[in-house]
Amino acid sequence: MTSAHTAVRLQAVSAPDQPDVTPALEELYRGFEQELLVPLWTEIGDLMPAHPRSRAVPHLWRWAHLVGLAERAGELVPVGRGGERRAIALANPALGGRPFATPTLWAAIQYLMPGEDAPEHRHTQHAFRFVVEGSGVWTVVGGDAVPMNRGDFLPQAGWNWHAHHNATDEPMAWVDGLDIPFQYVTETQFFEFGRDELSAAERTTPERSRSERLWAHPGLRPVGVGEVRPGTPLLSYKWEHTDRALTDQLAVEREGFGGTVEPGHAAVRYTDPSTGGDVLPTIRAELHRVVRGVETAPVRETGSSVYQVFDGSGTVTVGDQTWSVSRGDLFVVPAWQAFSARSEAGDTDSDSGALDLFRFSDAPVFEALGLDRQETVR
Ligand code: GTQ
Ligand code: FE2
Repeated sequence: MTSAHTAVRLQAVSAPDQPDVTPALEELYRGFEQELLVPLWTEIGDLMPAHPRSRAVPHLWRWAHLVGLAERAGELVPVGRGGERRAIALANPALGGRPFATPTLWAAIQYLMPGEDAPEHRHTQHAFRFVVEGSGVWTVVGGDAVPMNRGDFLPQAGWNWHAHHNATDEPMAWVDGLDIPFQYVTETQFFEFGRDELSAAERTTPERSRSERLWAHPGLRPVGVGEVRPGTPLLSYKWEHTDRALTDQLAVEREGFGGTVEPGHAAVRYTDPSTGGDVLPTIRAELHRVVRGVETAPVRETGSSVYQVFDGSGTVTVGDQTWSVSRGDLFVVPAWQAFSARSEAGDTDSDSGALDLFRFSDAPVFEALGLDRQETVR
């Protein structure tokens, strides 16, 4: 595939910060066009703004609508070699109809019918799965079958072979997050097909994966396991651990010892047990719990995030948009737009009585480059 070349088009405009429009200036600009040159003075406002002005816009997708369409896709669209996955991506309305939730992040609902397998492949894109409802699919990463259940977070660093296998007689939907748009603009992608069929051993359905048996013991590193590649070696962060961490964090705060982000707002970050850093080189993931009646302080940050409501209900504000949200709803927070959440009683029954928000972002990229900034608005 080749892309069409675009000619340089320069419009001389009269503006206080622009040179006087004269025939000589017009001629200079035609000269620039011919040589494919663009001067800074016509572009500076767009290229070097005072602060990030994201092209992406805040947007909300309702879980019920996504699931309805995914079910329909389950009836009409087979899963197999070539298409690879029955994954349907969120397309930010300001990003040209491309399947990009934000300029760097892909978010999709994926759907597997009873007994179906999504074929093995690998790619440089870093990925994770997050399960808001259902069970029955095992994701097989490097031959290790990892169960997926409600609340589980399953990161999978780039270049690992992976396939998915629905071992039950129920369909299952979950959310995928990847750095597809980031690798698209940076042109770093590689991809390979794997085997068409999984072995019988890989189609077993153990309760705990090999990776969990090695790596899911708090603060304990398996000594015999040497160097691990970038990205967490732990392939599943089970809900029971996340939930208990949040419950305990709020209890410590109630006892007067802090530990939370702010009063009534607990949060945990999923980390790589071999480094303590983010689970993936390009993606950060967190679970936030906002106690009923609490409103979080509005914060804006460089980089973009996608949130999914895991439990509870409330209202969220992103920039100048406010939505009522409940279980499964997904929304986007573009760069440098303020975000806050308020937990309220709604028609969804929450296990914890709070608003639980799963969040993923591109923060590790910007931290690595010294481009991370954050501020509380107010
Ligand atoms: O499950 O392997 O949503 O490769 C996009 C690309 C899921 C996957 C997506 C993928 C996958
Ligand atoms: Fe994949």
